[in-house]
Amino acid sequence: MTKLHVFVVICVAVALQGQVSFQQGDNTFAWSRQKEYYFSSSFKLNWFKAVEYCRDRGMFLLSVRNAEEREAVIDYLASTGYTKTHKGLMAWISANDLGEEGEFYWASTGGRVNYPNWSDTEPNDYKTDECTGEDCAILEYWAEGGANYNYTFNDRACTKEFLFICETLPQ
Ligand SMILES: *[C@@H]1O[C@H](CO)[C@@H](O)[C@H](O)[C@H]1NC(C)=O
Ligand SMILES: *[C@@H]1O[C@H](CO)[C@@H](O)[C@H](O)[C@H]1NC(C)=O
Ligand SMILES: [Ca+2]
Ligand SMILES: [Ca+2]
Repeated sequence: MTKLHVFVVICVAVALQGQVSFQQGDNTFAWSRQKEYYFSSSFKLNWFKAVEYCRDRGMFLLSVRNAEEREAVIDYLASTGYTKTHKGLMAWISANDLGEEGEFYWASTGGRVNYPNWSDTEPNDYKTDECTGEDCAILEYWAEGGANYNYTFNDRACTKEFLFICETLPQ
């Protein structure tokens, strides 16, 4: 299959999942609170292009603002089967300190990151060279990492390419 085919298949699958939960939902309020996700399980982009990719589809690069949202995205990722076939996961989320070094905000909502679920010793603004630190965050999971790397955050260089996760943000 070409990349485009894979993308179309994933989109249809995500669209179908959305419809199923809509039909099953007998509670409009519960439905309106539910997020939809998109996970680029087969291709990588830099952080800026991931932001654009999500926005182009009416979605936002992921925000993880509390324990509930973390559990929801872990459940979604499990449902894709990705973590059954891969030992680890690294995917862009919208947290970044591009505006001011050390001050992390969600690009998706504009809100400050006040659920700081960082991996041990992160964020470390690791310097890849004299002028480039790490200003964009990934969600990282490693099957053998224990409590660390357990769907926790890590700042990485924004121009690096990673998988990414988009979400809808209910109004
Ligand atoms: C991340 O959040 C979960 C649930 O809120 C918590 O159990 C865990 O200890 C947190 N991990 C870190 C590294 O902050
Ligand atoms: C990793 O996070 C999950 C989901 O919150 C939790 O159930 C599990 O206990 C955590 N694992 C470790 C080793 O902390
Ligand atoms: Ca930084
Ligand atoms: Ca880092």
